[in-house]
Amino acid sequence: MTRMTAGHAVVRQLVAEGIDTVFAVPGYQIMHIYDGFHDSPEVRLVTCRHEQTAVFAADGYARTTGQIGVAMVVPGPGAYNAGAAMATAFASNSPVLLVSGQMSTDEMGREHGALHEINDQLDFMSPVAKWLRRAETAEEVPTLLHEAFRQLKTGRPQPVEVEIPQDYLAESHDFDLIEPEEYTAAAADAALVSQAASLLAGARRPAIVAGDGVVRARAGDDLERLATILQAPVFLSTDARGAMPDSHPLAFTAPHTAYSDRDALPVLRDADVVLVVGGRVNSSAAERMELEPGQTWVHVDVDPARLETAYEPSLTVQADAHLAVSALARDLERRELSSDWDPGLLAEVHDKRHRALEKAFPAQMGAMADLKARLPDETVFVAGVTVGSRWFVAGVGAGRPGALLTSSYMTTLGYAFPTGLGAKVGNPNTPVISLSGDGGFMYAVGDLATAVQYGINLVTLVFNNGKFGASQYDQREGRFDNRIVGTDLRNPDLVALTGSFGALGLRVDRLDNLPDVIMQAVDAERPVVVDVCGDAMAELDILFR
Ligand SMILES: Cc1ncc(C[n+]2csc(CCOP(=O)(O)OP(=O)(O)O)c2C)c(N)n1
Ligand SMILES: [Mg+2]
Repeated sequence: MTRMTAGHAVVRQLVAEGIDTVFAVPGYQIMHIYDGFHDSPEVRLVTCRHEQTAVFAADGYARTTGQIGVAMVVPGPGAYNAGAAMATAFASNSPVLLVSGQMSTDEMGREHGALHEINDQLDFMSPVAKWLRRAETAEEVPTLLHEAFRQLKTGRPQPVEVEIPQDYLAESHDFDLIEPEEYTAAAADAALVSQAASLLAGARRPAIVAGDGVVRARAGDDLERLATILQAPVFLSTDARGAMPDSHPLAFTAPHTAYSDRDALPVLRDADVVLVVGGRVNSSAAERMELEPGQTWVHVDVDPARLETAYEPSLTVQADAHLAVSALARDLERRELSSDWDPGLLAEVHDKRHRALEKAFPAQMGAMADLKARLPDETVFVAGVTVGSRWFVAGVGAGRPGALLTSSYMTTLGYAFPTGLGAKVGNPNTPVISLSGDGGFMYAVGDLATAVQYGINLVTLVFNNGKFGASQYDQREGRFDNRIVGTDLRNPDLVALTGSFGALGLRVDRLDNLPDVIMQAVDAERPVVVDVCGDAMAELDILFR
């Protein structure tokens, strides 16, 4: 037992839970927690310039390290600023802990304009948090945080929020810290595994659809083993890319996102039994697929809610993806199997889209191939909501599970740079490349100062086409008959702007120079912003499918 303020107890309990990095923006109600950092120099405190950045960074950190990402904000405007990033972590199934300050308990609910007063803040946050609670006493701070970690470590990983009133944070008590716990993952019911295995063993054309749950559960190797036993094609959602290498003859990209491989769709349609693991089939715009009426679907997910909202599968198995897939592989190893996919057909479809893109866009795909060969496999890409991301997703892909991040169905403009910031904090020796549009990049440009201040040496490519391109494309070629209004952007000089922060600004205006400039940026050991403009941008400013 140690006497300290509840603010210090927050930091000590985080340390007890194994946390060594916190992204935060300070302010009156959380200064007792900040004071706790003074006595805990082992925690790397990254003070950001915006709460949205702090939460995006915690998300990027979480998704690329497998650890829990922690962010800290003041209530009211701080918590609201954090909102879009919480929504993104929620959609992306990322384990982020948001600690928010709160007004003093004597001010709460009186609506007399206390500092940062927003009544019912928990109500605002609840749609984007898996679990959330306000501290009801100062003494319960360690228990409350420990429960938050239990929520983060069990079931589907999604963000949680804890709010602590500032008068509690200032109170001193004799605190007992709580030891961290590891929780056993949800095992698959043996009878259900056996039923699922029977369905798959009897299939003539079994297929697997894998979502981000496979990455979160680190089930990539099991997935590859299962696919090999079944000789089944695996359709990986964008967030699951890398769970099996793209070069694996059974690895296909799922035919349903903005980055879709439409050529793979007939293969999926042709399957008679489809196993969905750790993903959404029609409950998310980013992972929507059309199901054929005659198919048998088996859905495995750790979250019963995701199983219920999916569709009507023949069989559902609530279990951790790693445990379920490895149990299925063990079972199927011993069975007679009926799989008889035409390997020639699979081989043809495997490369069809890639070959078509190479033929249609030799310069662009050539640059991507060059980059793929030169960048280490572990390179992390954060694919922002920009035309530029499409080329990297199609041409470079993910070298390993979790190395290609998206904002999932939230499609959050502005998330790529700050998410990359957190990914780089968690992976200082790995190249982290965020892909931003000129519109998206400016959302968090202030946090270039954070990158410089803390030596966070990520690379940010800015696809500088002088417009909110996707919206303008809608006006020009989509629904509005070329009535362009309000979608042009006048940007600052990005190289000069970057230089003024003390970071390195590079410019590339020829596509054939892009790989060299990116390699120069990766090797610079400084935060780098690359202004992709001129002819290079013109050649990439194509919305291909
Ligand atoms: C938070 C948020 N606001 C608005 C949008 C709508 N939106 C989607 S793409 C886009 C334009 C993106 O422009 P830019 O970042 O320059 O990328 P480009 O399309 O030009 O490559 C907008 C405004 C969004 N997805 N998210
Ligand atoms: Mg743009």
